Amino acid sequence: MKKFRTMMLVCLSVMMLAGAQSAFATTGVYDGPATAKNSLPGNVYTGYIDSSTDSDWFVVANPNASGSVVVYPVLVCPSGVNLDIDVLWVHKDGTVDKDSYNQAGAGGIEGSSNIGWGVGPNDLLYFRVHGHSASDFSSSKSYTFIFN
Ligand SMILES: [Ca+2]
Ligand SMILES: [Ca+2]
Repeated sequence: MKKFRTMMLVCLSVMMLAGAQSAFATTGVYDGPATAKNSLPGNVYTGYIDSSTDSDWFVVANPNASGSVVVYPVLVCPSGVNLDIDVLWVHKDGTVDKDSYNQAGAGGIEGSSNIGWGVGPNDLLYFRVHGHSASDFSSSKSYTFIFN
């Protein structure tokens, strides 16, 4: 019986951890570059753009002294909600390149597993997920952001 109870506790803890990570980003969370979520290849996040002014920022920083970390961003938009990604690439010399992913509509996929970004040491690569228009938000339909 004690063993069973321990198992239950372990299961509950795992479920609570999974729940805490399953959908986190909303208004007030990761709203700007200073509070961007640190991300690396292999990370998968789900979240909500839950108001017309909400956005969720992610940042990829290269932890190595040499060589590049290559990241392939893929954003799965929820059905009925058209989300886009702005890219802000801050190079180590301070110059900034800007780009965006805004080709896919509601329920579509922005980005691709074939198009990557090579982040060098001391570069910072920011992704800002936001609604395509002021009506593209939902507190019940989540997006999935995959860093391949
Ligand atoms: Ca946010
Ligand atoms: Ca879009």
